[in-house]
Amino acid sequence: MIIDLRSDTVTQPTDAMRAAMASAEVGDDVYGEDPTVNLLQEEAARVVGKQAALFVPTGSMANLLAVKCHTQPGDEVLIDRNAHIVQYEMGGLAWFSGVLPQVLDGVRGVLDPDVVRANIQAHVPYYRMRTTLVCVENSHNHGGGSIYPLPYLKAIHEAASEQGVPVHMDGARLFNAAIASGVSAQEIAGHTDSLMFCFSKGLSAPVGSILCGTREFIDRALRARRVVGGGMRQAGHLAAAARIALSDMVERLAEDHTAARRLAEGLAEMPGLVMDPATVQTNIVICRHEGGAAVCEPLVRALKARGVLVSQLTRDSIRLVTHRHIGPLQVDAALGAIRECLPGV
Ligand code: TLP
Repeated sequence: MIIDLRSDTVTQPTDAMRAAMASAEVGDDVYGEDPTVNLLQEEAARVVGKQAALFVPTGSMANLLAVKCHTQPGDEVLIDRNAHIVQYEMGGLAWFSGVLPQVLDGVRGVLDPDVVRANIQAHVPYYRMRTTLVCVENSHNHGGGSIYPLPYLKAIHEAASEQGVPVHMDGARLFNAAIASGVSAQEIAGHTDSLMFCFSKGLSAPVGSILCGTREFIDRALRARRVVGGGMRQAGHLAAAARIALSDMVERLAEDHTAARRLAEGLAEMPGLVMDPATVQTNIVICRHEGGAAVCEPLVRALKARGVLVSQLTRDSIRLVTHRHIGPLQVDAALGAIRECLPGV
């Protein structure tokens, strides 16, 4: 048995998704004629309370288009240092939009509204750097699945709006944040100007993410999507699975959070591992080892040999992500393997 804790992206489509994909009614989406894509876009926009939505193949593309449509070349984007957009999207914002990320230090990825407010440079002389976008990530991947408290989001959105600066949310795991905090996705999204979320992570769809915002913003994003080759044709086959992700797979994310907490509690008992289970709010568990890379690298390899897959996040930390294929049995088996592989246990 392989226990794959590298990411929730490894989830397989459900039987209902496979059936829906096979029988989906489709058309050419570049002509706007795919009924299943159109339905998905309407449903997604409604769920987050935005005017419109655009289906895209990946979360990275959704973020890429959002930055493009909010900025001009030479602008500055305020963003957490460890945001996915900064660390894992290949400098896409610089390639495609020609903007500079002005990185701020969040606490577990969560930006302090006062720091954001102090760093927005919107109304400056023409020869100064101009902030035209603030990006937040919720839940925060590198922050260990951390959630933005709603008052923080509200304060960031207010500070930015006062200066005429939009807020974009990378909500790849928006529903993890919503379910874990008991706040609706719509309420969270209410403190953003645009946001994206992914169907292909814990929600188990095979492919797809969605960008949401005003009608005018989405019309521009549609043109930008075409530029990066994201205009898909009979994409309704994918949208069919995404629709099931949205209708059937959100509530169960709570199970992933319970599994993550169980995992964190087990890890906290192991010598050398630095883990405070109270910091685990959703489905991502990040823990450091006091021995640094000298322990983490061989640990990841030894676990792999035992069929337990985890990611090395930094030189001295590993990331474990729970999802639909990880129940209490898999958690306990993984903990057993980790215990065996750690030095001096
Ligand atoms: N994250 C992946 C890896 O790229 C690290 C993962 O396994 O967690 N925003 C956030 C917060 C993400 O975590 C990810 C994927 C994306 C955007 C990008 O989504 P995709 O992979 O669909 O481009």
